[in-house]
Amino acid sequence: QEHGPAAGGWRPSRGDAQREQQPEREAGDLMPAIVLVGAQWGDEGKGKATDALGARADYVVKFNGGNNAGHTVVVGSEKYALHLLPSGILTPGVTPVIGNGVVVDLSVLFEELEGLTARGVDCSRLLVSANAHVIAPYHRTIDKVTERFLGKRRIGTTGRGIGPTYADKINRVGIRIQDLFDEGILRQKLEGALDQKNHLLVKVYNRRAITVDEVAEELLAYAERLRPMVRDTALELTSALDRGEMVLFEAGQATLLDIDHGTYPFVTSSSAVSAGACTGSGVPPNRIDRIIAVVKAYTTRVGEGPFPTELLDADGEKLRADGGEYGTTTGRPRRCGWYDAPIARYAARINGVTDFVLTKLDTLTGWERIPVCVAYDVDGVRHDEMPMTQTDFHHAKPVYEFLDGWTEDITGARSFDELPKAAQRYVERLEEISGARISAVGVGPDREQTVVRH
Ligand code: 2SA
Ligand code: GDP
Ligand code: MG
Repeated sequence: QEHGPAAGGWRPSRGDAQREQQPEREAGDLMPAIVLVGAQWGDEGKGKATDALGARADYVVKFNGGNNAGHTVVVGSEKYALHLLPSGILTPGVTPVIGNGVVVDLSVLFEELEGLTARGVDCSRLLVSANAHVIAPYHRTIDKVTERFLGKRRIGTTGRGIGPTYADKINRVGIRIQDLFDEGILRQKLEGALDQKNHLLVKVYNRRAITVDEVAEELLAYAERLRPMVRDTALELTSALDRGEMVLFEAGQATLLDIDHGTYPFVTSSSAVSAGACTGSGVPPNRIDRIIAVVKAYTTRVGEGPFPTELLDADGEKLRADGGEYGTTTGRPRRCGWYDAPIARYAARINGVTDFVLTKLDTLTGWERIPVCVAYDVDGVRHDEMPMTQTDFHHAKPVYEFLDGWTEDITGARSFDELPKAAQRYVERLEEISGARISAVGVGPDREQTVVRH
């Protein structure tokens, strides 16, 4: 089996969503396991990249997070906003998988499935891990009231119950998908979970107590519709790899939002880095062939937390307007700033990135010169790597290098040569300072608007 960047190749899919059959595989094509992660704080355009690569995949697996994710995929005149379902759901012939590392809000799952089905998307292949955890109504309530009580110390969560559900998982009082098929066990587990929750809700947050009956009733209502989708997905995926099929793992959120390697506590509660693809799916590390990180040509972040290159002025507003930087799930305006190479190098190292997909280069069209952060100044000391402590990261001031901008419209470019020289130079310079090669460049939201490099 061949490893490394060449495995799988990079090719956007052809044609329309509803759309033709899977492209024919060419002789000598490999069937690798590819992990796709976000390099920054999310919203790098993972949805579009997964969709493009997914046309060649047999399985697309979501392995972390839940409906806090928001992926926008544009196919011709159709725009799809996905929150819980893997982006691979849009590709005919692909089997989308919700892995064990995901937290599932069942009402959102069925709402999203119904919405896509109504638009003609075939969702019948979806598989859900029996070990995935369930977001219960009390998790959503606790997420929201906790943020409210934290006040100035809030995380800026999406309010979807993600953190409290993972907390219960780690605390061993979580509800798993398989529990919906054993009412006795479900009730027993709910009793345990609600004991603690009701104490908090009633005594601390002054809310009414939640009963086992109401939660059991709500969750059990989904059981029969869910049953045909539920599998031992770890077994299914490893068997697929044994058969030589291609599996694409799609991360939600991103490296700097990872629970271990992100800007804690301003992070999400799951493993969003490449290693999470293994724990979150049950596929072992030695089966992974290629790790792609999606990185935006500038930087954005939603929610609270440090962000060294953030622009709080008219330049930041221009980036937000030009890039349409508003949350896919909550509509929140995203904080915007310049490209940050120390972050890209960190992402390259933590994830073992084989290649980057650089997105939204077109958004930068029209600037006379573009600042790029190459290092940080922390209280007078230069840091070429992410500082060890969060305190230093909060104090980090970007050290900028200035690159020439371009004014030509690049949204029609399909090869690297068609980009203006300054845009080519921008990509090449980013590649030099970011720790891995850039194998594709996004020049617009449509799946066709991609420049493949080498
Ligand atoms: P949570 O809800 O517990 O996961 O929030 C914790 C932190 O993680 C951030 N987070 C995100 N950041 C960017 N994009 C996300 N998804 C949506 C999107 C965002 C939206 O893709 O557009 O629609 O607002 C996402 N999900 C979680 C969050 O801002 C907190 O900082
Ligand atoms: P994800 O969470 O990483 O999947 O990213 P989102 O979908 O939340 O946000 C990325 C946004 O950028 C979406 O609206 C995409 O349609 C859009 N997008 C992706 N790639 C490009 C690109 O190369 N150029 C432009 N202009 N938009 C892009
Ligand atoms: Mg997003």
